[in-house]
Amino acid sequence: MPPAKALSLDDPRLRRALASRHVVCLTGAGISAESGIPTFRGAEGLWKRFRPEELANFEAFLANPELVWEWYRFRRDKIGAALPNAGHRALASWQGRSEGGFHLITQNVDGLHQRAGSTDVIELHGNIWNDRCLECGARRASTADDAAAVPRCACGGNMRPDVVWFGEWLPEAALAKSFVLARECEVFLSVGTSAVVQPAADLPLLAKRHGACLIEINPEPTPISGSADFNFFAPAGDVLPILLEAAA
Ligand code: BJW
Ligand code: ZN
Repeated sequence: MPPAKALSLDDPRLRRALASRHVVCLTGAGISAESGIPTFRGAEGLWKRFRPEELANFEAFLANPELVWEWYRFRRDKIGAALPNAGHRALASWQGRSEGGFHLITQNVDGLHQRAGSTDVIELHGNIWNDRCLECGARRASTADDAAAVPRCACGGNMRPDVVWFGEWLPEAALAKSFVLARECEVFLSVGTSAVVQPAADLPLLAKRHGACLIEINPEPTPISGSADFNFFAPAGDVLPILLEAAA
């Protein structure tokens, strides 16, 4: 078991932090695990069965677009059948009552935050429900036509999932806004991320360097655990509703 640091909600420092008006939350695959969507890394992670270098980079797509599309269709099916969980809902409620003082940044491409009611979600790694044309750059929401082995654009070009693969730049505006929010917030929540994929993994530490209280929620320790002011080594769906209550 990872060492517990300060888990009591009675801690006045935690109470004070939760009452803050400028809260930023970064989520990763772990928040959707309780909706039945596999994470990437870890014992049950997708990378145990699928090799990222074969699936999550542009060269892999060029070499075998059919295989990559098959993988994304498999994931779309899983995500489409999933429902937002208590963790997603708690974050949506937190934002709903925060009068603009709560911002959500996600590495997830599954759209479950939006389905739970979160708005203005900053998506750092794109969205699995969108396609982008390799030839003309046109974007479109996925359609039933995506059942084709490799979906085609109106211009005839191959479509790819509009997500960010290894070695690709993150959406510039989303990343720039995330850095500003991390520098300016009073509390930074890092939820369900292994905190190993850059540049997203820098955000919690950037916030901390600029004076924010860093709260991490993850059943397992991560490279940023030692920098956190408060660690909750438990599932997000258990912890977030409790923090939401305490923040009221
Ligand atoms: C729970 C839970 C529960 C379980 N409750 N928690 C060296 C230094 C710096 C950077 C690099 C470097 N070498 C290479 C790089 C760059 C690279 C990188 O960071 N690589 C590292 C892996 C080393 N980064 C990039 O390439 C990025 N681009 C970039 O840097 O551009 C500049 C550049 C340009 C040209 C050349 C080089 C650089 C792009 C990264 C794109 C990541 N894409 C993916 C796929 C998205 C599409 C898709 O979904 O298919 O994004 S990879 C995958 O990892 C996905 C995720 O968003 C991302 C992060 O994963 P996440 O969310 O943290 O999930 P897991 O599975 O890792 O962790 C889940 C956690 O949940 C675990 O900790 C569990 O314990 C926990 N958990 N149940 C709470 N109930
Ligand atoms: Zn096109």
